[in-house]
Amino acid sequence: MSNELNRTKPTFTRAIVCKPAVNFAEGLTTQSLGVPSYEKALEQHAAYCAALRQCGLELIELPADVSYPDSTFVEDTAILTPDCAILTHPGALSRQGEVDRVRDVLIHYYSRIYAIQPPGTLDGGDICEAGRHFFIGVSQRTNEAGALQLAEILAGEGYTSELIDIRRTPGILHLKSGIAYLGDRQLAVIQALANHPAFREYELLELPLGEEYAANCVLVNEYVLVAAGYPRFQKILVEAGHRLILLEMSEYQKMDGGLSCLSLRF
Ligand code: CIR
Repeated sequence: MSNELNRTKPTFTRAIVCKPAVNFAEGLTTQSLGVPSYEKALEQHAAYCAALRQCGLELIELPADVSYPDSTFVEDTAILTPDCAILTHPGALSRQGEVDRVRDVLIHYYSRIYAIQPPGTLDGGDICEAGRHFFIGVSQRTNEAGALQLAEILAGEGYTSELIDIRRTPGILHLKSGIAYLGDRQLAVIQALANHPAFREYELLELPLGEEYAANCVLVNEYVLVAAGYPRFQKILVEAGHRLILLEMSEYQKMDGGLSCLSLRF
């Protein structure tokens, strides 16, 4: 595949994205930030797609799917490594059918495709790839059975992994709502997770209090995509030498979504 194995920063050439459906506001959310505007969500999605193209990616665009109001959050349906794809079994019943369409795309790009089997559940948002190592969040969506299945699949492919239990970490739906790998052993991390022993060997960029939403930033080749409106974290990223693309995410935030959720990069 396109990622280079011997670099700690992955190189991506493609991404799968899916436009929000007209009933996007009927998706799941734990936020009380109001009802998202569909028009604005479409605009923000278009800007997101343009940013991925600016990073050099070719986009594979799935049409909006009203059967699954959360289907714009494609990241939750698969884990993509340089060597293989792993289809998830999402923790929310209403989202389990989203996987089929993504599998139909991935079969054209991957010769080895695994799948998480029930009773295991797993959402892609809980999986943080850090070079050859994976952090696997155990959350309200990803259960231990799903996490252990993924760890075994990854071990068989030569990757290491460890489980991070976030069930008692307030305010985050998925592990990647609270951490992001920024290459070269650097992690963005919310303060509630900063002392976790799993992150001891990493350089941590801590999210300023009140700016936790921006933790879900995404390294895509030479750029870091970051939510607009978080100036203190933006400064931390710039001082760490990152080139940023700022993106408005207000409508997705209302639906518990972040930047990483809107694409599957490979
Ligand atoms: C959900 O609750 O499943 C969607 N409304 C949001 C999913 C966000 N996905 C992610 O963080 N990877």
